[in-house]
Amino acid sequence: MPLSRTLSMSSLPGLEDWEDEFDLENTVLFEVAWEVANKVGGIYTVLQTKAKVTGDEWGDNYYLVGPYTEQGVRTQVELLEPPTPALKRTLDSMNSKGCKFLAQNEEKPHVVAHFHEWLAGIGLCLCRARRLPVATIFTTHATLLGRYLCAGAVDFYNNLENFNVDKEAGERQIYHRYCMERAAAHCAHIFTTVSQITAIEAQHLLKRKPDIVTPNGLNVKKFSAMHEFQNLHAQSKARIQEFVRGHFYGHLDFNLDKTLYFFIAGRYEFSNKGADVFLEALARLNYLLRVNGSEQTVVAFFIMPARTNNFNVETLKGQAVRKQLWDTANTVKEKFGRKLYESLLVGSLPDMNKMLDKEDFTMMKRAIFATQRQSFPPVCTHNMLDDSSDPILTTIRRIGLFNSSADRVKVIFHPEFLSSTSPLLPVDYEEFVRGCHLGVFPSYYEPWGYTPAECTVMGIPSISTNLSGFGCFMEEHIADPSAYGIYILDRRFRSLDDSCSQLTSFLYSFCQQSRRQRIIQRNRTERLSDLLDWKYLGRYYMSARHMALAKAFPEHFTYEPHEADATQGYRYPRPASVPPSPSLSRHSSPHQSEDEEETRDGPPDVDGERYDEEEEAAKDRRNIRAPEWPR
Ligand code: G6P
Ligand code: 1S3
Repeated sequence: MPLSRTLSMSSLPGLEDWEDEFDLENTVLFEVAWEVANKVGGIYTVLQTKAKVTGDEWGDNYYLVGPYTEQGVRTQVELLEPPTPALKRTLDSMNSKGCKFLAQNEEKPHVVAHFHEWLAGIGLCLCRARRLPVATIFTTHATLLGRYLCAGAVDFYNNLENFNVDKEAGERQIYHRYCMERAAAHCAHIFTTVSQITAIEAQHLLKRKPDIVTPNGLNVKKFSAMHEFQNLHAQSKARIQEFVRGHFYGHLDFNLDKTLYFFIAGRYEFSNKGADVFLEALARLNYLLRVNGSEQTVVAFFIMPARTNNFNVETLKGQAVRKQLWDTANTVKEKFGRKLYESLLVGSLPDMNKMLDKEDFTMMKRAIFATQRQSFPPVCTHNMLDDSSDPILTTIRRIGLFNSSADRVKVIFHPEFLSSTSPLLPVDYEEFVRGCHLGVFPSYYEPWGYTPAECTVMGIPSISTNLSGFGCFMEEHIADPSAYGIYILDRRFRSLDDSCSQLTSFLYSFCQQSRRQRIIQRNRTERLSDLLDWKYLGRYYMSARHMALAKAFPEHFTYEPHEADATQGYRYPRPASVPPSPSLSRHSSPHQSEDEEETRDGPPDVDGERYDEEEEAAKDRRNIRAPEWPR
């Protein structure tokens, strides 16, 4: 039963483009991880979003194995009877004797067991120690030691080959965990990791070179109308604006129509995720916007969970004041409307001086009085348990970004993941991302990095780095990433200070774009979605499984190395027209405002040429077919 599948398309191929030449009927796949139906971090997203394409390929022969958590079972699992007698017998036997593996039965299927991360890796080691007839795969999504070393003050990437790994793991008191991780990597038939950069790290720290890189994908939502995601941006931005109106009550001296929303989100690893660099760049951006008299304001959100004691009073009060103003305006509007209606009913135009009475004015004055405050709008939305030592707050105190009126950059630290039921900012994460203008993820340690990938599929530009798996992947596959709103910060070959300067210049250039340029850029960003779809990236996992089967059962399966090679050499071309760079672009008239740009009839000029989005998208689609995948 050969495992070879041939690639049948010259353009970006989906899984359906692989000609299936073998039968999976008697082959079973188990995927084992601590994050199956158990949301902890990125691995959950990998498994949850990949389930569809893997299920399509393996059908009933695909099993995900994870920890039993009451909440996970109640909210994410549909309880079923075991679909085959063999499985039922095995599960019964497991129940009666305790947890034993399920590989021996009269039908003898070929089993592939794919383990994610060191926690599940122990199962892999036991499979091999007990010589079970199972093809094993181990995927590491980060290395334990890499994460620990990077979080300290270590020049990690320039010293990869020099670390005394046992000593370093011992000193950090993770030696036992490190040994499990290293053992799983070495015991596996096939060892994989999520990016090239983590492959190099694994080679040095775990002492095994991964056999194949399996990048992370997403389920890409396709809208029937091309501009639907732009409408969603406008709707979600309106929700964020409402929050900002409340948060900055009494200090709303900036134009919300000229306000940009930047954000960083993720696990709270201050320097690994680049929150340190982002803050420093924001301080420099604030200076640049001020000295250049820019009309733009930037609100930068930090969405990173920390230990808190719920929302703080000042933040809740902001939303209450906003609501009160809204209610007051509505009450007055209703009275005004009724008087107007009555006047029209009797055939006369109303006397405008009598439309509002004293009571109305008193009510409005009282509402305005409530918007007066003595302090600046708060930087943090919650009461922090470690307020004095928290790294974000400590840095903000040092760089002085306190949300004063003079500041063009405002900062909001929301130390809790977002939820649509929040009394403060009632949006879920997806809605929030859609409403922002730019995701900023200047990570130092980031094996893959789902946050910029999520931005991309929603058509939101992002900044990542050449030390993140995502950034390197995009650099490899796109000829001109920044033209598509994918900015890749150099954190590999520059000093920290130079990286901050580069980030500042990215942010400042972004602020100089007109609304029209941002719209064009979002269109381009969204066009990259296919590159990140599991429909395409799922085949790296397929290759890993084929390799494992061929290694474990060489008498039954053969692996064609071209499967893995077929992933190389693809590059997304430059956009058909010149990128909407603020420094290169000319407005069609010297003093054209954003409003004019948006309301004029025809499409705008970009770089002096008439710009047509549909035409550019069509040209790009034609170009995308150009690169040939090796056959
Ligand atoms: C989308 C909407 C437009 C809106 C624009 C705002 O493109 O379709 O109606 O004007 O977003 O863009 P901005 O970058 O200013 O938030
Ligand atoms: C890891 O989660 P993290 O945020 O601790 O796994 C993710 C999924 O593969 C990956 O995207 C991320 O870079 C890793 O760091």
